[in-house]
Amino acid sequence: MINKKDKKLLELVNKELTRQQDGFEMIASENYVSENVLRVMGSILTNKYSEGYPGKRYYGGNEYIDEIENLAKDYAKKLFGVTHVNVQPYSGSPANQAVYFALCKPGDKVMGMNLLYGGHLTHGWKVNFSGKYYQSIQYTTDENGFLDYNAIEEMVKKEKPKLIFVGATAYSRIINFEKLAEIAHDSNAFLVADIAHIAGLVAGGVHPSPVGHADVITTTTHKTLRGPRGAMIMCSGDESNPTQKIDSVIGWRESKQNIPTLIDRAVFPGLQGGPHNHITAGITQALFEADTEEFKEYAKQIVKNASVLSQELSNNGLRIITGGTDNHLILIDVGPFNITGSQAEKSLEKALITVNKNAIPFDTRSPFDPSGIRIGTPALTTRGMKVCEMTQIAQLIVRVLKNYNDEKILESVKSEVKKICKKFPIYKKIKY
Ligand code: DSN
Repeated sequence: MINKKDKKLLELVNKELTRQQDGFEMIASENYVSENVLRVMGSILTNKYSEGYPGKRYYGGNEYIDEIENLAKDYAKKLFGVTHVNVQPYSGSPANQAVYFALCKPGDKVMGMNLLYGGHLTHGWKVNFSGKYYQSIQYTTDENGFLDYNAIEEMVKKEKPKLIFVGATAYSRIINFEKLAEIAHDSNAFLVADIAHIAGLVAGGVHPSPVGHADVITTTTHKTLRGPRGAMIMCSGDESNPTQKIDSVIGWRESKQNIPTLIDRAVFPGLQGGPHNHITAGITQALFEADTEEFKEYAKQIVKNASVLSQELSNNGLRIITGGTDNHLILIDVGPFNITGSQAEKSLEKALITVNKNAIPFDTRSPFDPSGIRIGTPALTTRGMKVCEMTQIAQLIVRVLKNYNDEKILESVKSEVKKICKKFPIYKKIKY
């Protein structure tokens, strides 16, 4: 075997490690996985091909891979209280693609939240496959940035979509899955809850679960759930009844197969080849970690931290969309400081505070330089930061945004950030 290290590559990986260690990671969809998750992801499991599902593979030698995949599925079933799980989707977008592929025909009418109001590309955005291969209609928020359940209901009744995606990438409030399921099922539509952002909060009991309401639930595993980059598709309901939802609730479907079977077939062989077994192992470890009291505390702290941060930023003159947050993220209009989302993102990055520019509801600016930024607390909370640090961080963010052109001030904030980060190391034993 070749046993030579690429020094250039390792230098870059170590630089990224330092960047992650030294700064505030405040992108709402990012997190730090545990060393145990990292270990199994970097394991020999990457060597194995295993197209198919446990017990039904197209390659030999899958005795242990089967057990690992079944373990992941069992952990997910227990953690989320679902009856069926597919842990093979490579990431969130392919997972959502599999759901469309399973439940819709090309050209069917589908509905989702508009990307510019907090939705996701795969929820029917025009340049995405979901907006190109399906007839997509999009709902927005009300003028204050809240989901408008009455408007959604009206749209569903009028347009009769076959599938409705709910879930968001930049929505800071509780999502009422029960209400949305009523709306969808009254019109014979499938309800798909994409809980990628809030999966860890659902698992930790600080956000209501879509289980028992949504027909299908998709999630990435790397956001608040704190696992590797991957995804899962879950279903609840009685699997022994093959036509449960499809015939009794969603009468339009001709197929006699049940939803879990349709989903599994859509993932493989419909869209993917061999599962990434090292990632499945990382997901297994993350689910194991999520089923603990410690994780419940972590989920609670994420929300508490976001709430304090939001309050402090608002006290300092920033406009928080919806006026606050119920979850892990805050959507901020930086307009009151006479800067754009891009200027805010860039200046914060110089001070080692990583966030992303983001459109705000009814934004008058372009998505490439919108009026807002999105920030989140999952990664900082993983480091052990609490309310006291959130207050300091709010002050530092405000200082940067008010002086975004002043390199000296940005430098001084950068050293403050580094100082705080030193007290909260992420990986003690890792160096590449
Ligand atoms: N890229 C993710 C996010 O940042 O929310 C969504 O896929």
